[in-house]
Amino acid sequence: MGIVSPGFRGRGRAPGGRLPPGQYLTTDFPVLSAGPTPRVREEDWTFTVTNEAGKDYNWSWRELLALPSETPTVDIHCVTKWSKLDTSWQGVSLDVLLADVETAADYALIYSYGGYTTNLPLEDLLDGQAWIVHRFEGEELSAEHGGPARLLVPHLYFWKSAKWVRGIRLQDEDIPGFWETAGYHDYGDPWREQRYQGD
Ligand SMILES: Nc1nc2c(c(=O)[nH]1)N[C@H]1C(S)=C(S)[C@@H](COP(=O)(O)O)O[C@H]1N2
Ligand SMILES: [Mo]
Repeated sequence: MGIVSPGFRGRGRAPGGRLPPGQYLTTDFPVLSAGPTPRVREEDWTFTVTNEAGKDYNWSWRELLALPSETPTVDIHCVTKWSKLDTSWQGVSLDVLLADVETAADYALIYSYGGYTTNLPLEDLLDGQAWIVHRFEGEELSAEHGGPARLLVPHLYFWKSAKWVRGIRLQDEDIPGFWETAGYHDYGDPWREQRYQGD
């Protein structure tokens, strides 16, 4: 080695070690959807959190927008190996949405308009790690990318960031979602390259 400086070894190497193993950088924003794009009007949109006792907590679109929002700028990593740095979003932290939800559950199952689901530990939604976002790069989130609103949980592979999010079920058991049932990893940490079950 020696003549190649550490920052420029290999294809699409990110500055400051920001590219997880096996990933390459892209500047465009691919659309990855397992089915047709649901069209949900804002006036029809609701978001529901259901706790392990079956109690529902609901937000309308207007109620969501009335909550304090944040503007995270984060790197995102798709299991199909593209990563995109410094994406900027606006939305409501799950810390805000879950603040008054009574729960001792360990797991969350996210579900979407259109039927998509994905699972993760509840703790991965908390402490500034996840948002319900409705704007991307200063614009309304397009339907292809999950508008009116999607989950953003950038520290896990991007399949966990459910588009067209509709609600979250909090539960004591870990129930695999759409891709997890199809053989993708239950947790999906890009830094540990947890792509498939058994990784
Ligand atoms: N509802 C829903 N959410 C989804 C998906 C999907 O098919 N349906 N695909 C997932 C996958 S595999 C990825 S990589 C990202 C892609 O988001 P994008 O299309 O905005 O790039 O959305 C995730 N969220
Ligand atoms: Mo993906």
